[in-house]
Amino acid sequence: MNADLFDEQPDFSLQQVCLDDGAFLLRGFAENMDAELMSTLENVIAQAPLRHMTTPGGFRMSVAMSNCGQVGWISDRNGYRYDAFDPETGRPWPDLPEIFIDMASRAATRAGYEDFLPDACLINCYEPGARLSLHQDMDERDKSAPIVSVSLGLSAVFLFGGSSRTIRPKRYQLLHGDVAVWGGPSRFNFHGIAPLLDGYHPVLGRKRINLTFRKAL
Ligand code: MD3
Ligand code: FE
Repeated sequence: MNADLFDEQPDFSLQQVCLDDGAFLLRGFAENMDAELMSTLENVIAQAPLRHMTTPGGFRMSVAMSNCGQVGWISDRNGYRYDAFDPETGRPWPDLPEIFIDMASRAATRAGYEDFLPDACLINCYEPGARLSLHQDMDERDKSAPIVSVSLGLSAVFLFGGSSRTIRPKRYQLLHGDVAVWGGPSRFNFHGIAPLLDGYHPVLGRKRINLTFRKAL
């Protein structure tokens, strides 16, 4: 018998899906480093706890958030903005960990965006029922840089619309370890997350965490 036949490694080549002009989904890109991402994230959250922010309209967001990097995205009664200080602690946001920067810039390169150096990372934590309604990301000063996002834990239905709110969103399942790169014309598409379904993930339990890496300044 030919033993070599059984030594062959399966082809784990990444599945890369083009979602729209400039937007790519790198299936499983961060799967092999999920434990390191999570332990690094726990250290960040210990310094800047997850919290439910308030929308300018006065509603409590169902997604719990925190940040690391030079600036962090915040929302309160006065509006949305980036700020160098965590309003909960009064301290600067924790530094962007090296492995976060490295993962995000490798993913951007894979999608065709060279030299992406994020300066902000928004941490979104979803529990069953939490959702993010359709919106555009407009608060970043550098509008030419892509956004890189990594999904961890429970899967979610990502709603990917177009440049106008009236374009009906397409639905994509985002799984643990998936990384998406959003640049070019699609950078300003409407998007959101459908209410998270209950479930149990071996690494994160009954939660989904999404990290978005941006060049905000
Ligand atoms: C498409 N977060 O924080 S990440 C957000 O899963 C946000 O928590 C979602 O939308 C989440 O603003 C989706 C994927 C994402 C991020 C930014 C985008 C998709 C995008 C910007 C333009 C188009
Ligand atoms: Fe967004």
